[in-house]
Amino acid sequence: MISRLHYISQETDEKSHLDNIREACAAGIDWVQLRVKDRELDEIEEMAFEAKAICKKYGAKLILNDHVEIAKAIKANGVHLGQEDMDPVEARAILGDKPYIGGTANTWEQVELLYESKVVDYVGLGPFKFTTTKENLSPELGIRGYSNILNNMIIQDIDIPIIAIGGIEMEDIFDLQLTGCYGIAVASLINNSFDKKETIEEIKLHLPDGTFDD
Ligand code: TZP
Ligand code: MG
Repeated sequence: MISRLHYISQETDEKSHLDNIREACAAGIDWVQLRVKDRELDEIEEMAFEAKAICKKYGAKLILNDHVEIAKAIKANGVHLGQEDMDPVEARAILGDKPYIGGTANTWEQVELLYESKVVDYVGLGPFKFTTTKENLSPELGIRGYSNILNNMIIQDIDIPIIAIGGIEMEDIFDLQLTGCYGIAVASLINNSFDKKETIEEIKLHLPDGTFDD
């Protein structure tokens, strides 16, 4: 069951990835993506191992960004792969059937390719807006970009959950789900929130009930 709200970990001024993950889980998050860009592999593996234990305690799924071998080693629930990361087909061969594989797309063509690979469970489509959370950002899609891509998907009968990502704020969520996005992925909206529980509850109110039949 793919969650409609994906939480992306971040280090903030006072809190580590793991502190923020713990707080997000305690506040109601059930889908965590550990996204660490500035550490050595052995440190990422240690963090992923601890993140898995935190998520397990709260009944949340842990998806690891970028690192397929580490995801396998720590028995993560899945891996999220960008356009520059391992090919999802190769990742599927390493991980087996069960773990989720998510892929990043910025264009209709990339969505189509991920879908056609037949091994990707959801597509992280973005960025919606400018954000400082990610470096080397692809062009912003805006609501119009999502509408165009989601319409193409209907016309071409492409049925895969689209998770919108990038600079999403509370007031964007309703419009994004109207374009046909299945859900959203957020980092700063939750990590910078004063009251994470309240923020997460409010986000969920803007998203539809029910989940993609997987
Ligand atoms: N990929 C595209 S934008 C982004 C990622 C990982 C960052 C999302 O973080 P925020 O703080 O919700 O903009
Ligand atoms: Mg990546």
